[in-house]
Amino acid sequence: MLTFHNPLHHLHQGRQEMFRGRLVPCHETAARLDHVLAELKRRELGALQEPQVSADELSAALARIHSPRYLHFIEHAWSEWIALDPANAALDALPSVWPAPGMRFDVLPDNFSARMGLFSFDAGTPLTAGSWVAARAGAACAVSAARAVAAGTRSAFALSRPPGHHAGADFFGGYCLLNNAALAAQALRDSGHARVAVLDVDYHHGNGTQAIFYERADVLTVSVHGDPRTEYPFFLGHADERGAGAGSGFNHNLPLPRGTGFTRWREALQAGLESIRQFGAQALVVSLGVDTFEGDPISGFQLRSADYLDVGRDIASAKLPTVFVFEGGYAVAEVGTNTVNVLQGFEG
Ligand code: SP5
Ligand code: ZN
Repeated sequence: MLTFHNPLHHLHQGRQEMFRGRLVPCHETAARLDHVLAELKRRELGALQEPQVSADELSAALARIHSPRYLHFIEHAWSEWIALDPANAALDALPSVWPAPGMRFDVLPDNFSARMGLFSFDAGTPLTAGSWVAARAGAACAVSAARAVAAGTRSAFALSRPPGHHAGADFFGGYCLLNNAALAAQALRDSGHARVAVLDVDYHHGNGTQAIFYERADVLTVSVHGDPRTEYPFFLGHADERGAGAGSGFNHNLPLPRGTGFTRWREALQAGLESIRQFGAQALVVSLGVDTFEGDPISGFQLRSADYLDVGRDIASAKLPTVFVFEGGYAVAEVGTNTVNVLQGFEG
C-alpha cells in the first residue's frame, strides 16, 4: 500500500468546538494522524511519500469540486479574522449565525461572521491560522493517491487531515474543509475511469460527498452510517435519498441504528459492495473513518479492532483499483491500529 501523508497537517489545530452549550476541546486532533503514520511505519505496509502535486494542478483539482467563492473564502478567512482584531490570533474562528431556507445564499455579506455562517453548517469546525495550508496539503494527498492508482498502482492511501467527507462544494463542517474523497473520485474520472464509486464507511453520513455527486451518474456514492434520525449530521443520509436528475439511482444510503455491532454492519457493507458491483465501477474511493470503533468517544457502533481486518478483506473482494482516504476516528490510542488493520486486511 502506497501512502501519501500530509506533512503540514499540524498547521490545522482547532482548540474548541461547540457542544451542548459549551466550548469543549476538539476531538479532531493532530495526534490522530501521527498515530496512523506511526502504525504504518511499525507494520512496514509500504512506501510512505509526501504528496507531489504542483500548486497550479492542485488549484485546478480543487476547482473541479469546490465553488470559486468558497475557495476564496477559506483561503482568506484567517487573515480576515485577525483583521477584525489582532487579538483574534489567539482564538479559533467559529461560526454562530447561519442562513435558513428561504434566506439569501446568493448575496455574500461583507460581515465576516455572516460569511463564516453562509459557508458552513455547524459550530464544531474551527478555522485556525494554518487551516487552509493544512487542508490544501491534505487535498494534495488525495489527488496524489488517485493519480498513483490511475497510473496502475492497485491501491493507495491518502493519509489526509483535516478530514473531508462532510465538506460540500460550497461549505465546511463536521471537522472538514475540503472534500478529499470527492477530489480523489474526480481525479480518477479525469484520468479516464468512466465509472467511479465512493464507499463511505465513516460512522457519520458523508453528506458533502453525497451532495457533490447527487445529480451525477458517473460517480456512485454509497454510505454505511449511523441513522441521521439520531446521529450527526442529522439532516441528510436517509435511505430514501437515491440521487436526482441524471444521478437518479446513483446514491445508496445504508443507515443503521446506534449500537449496531459488526455482524449487522458487515451485512450493510456487503449490500453497499453489491451496489458497486452492479454499477460496474472501474475504480473505488473509500472514505475510511474508523469512528465505528466500540471505543469511539463521539459515535455509537460496536466494531472491534480485529473486525477492521475483515472490513479490508471485504473491500478487497470488489477487486477494484482503490484509493483509501482517511476520515474520522477519535479513539486516539486505537486509531492507528484500526485504520492500518483495514489496509492490511485489504492487502491480504
Ligand atoms: C469526519 C467526522 O467524523 N466528523 C464528525 C463530526 C461530528 N461532529 C459532532 C460531534 C458531536 C459529538 N458529541 C458527542 C460528545 C460526547 N461526549
Ligand atoms: Zn465520522
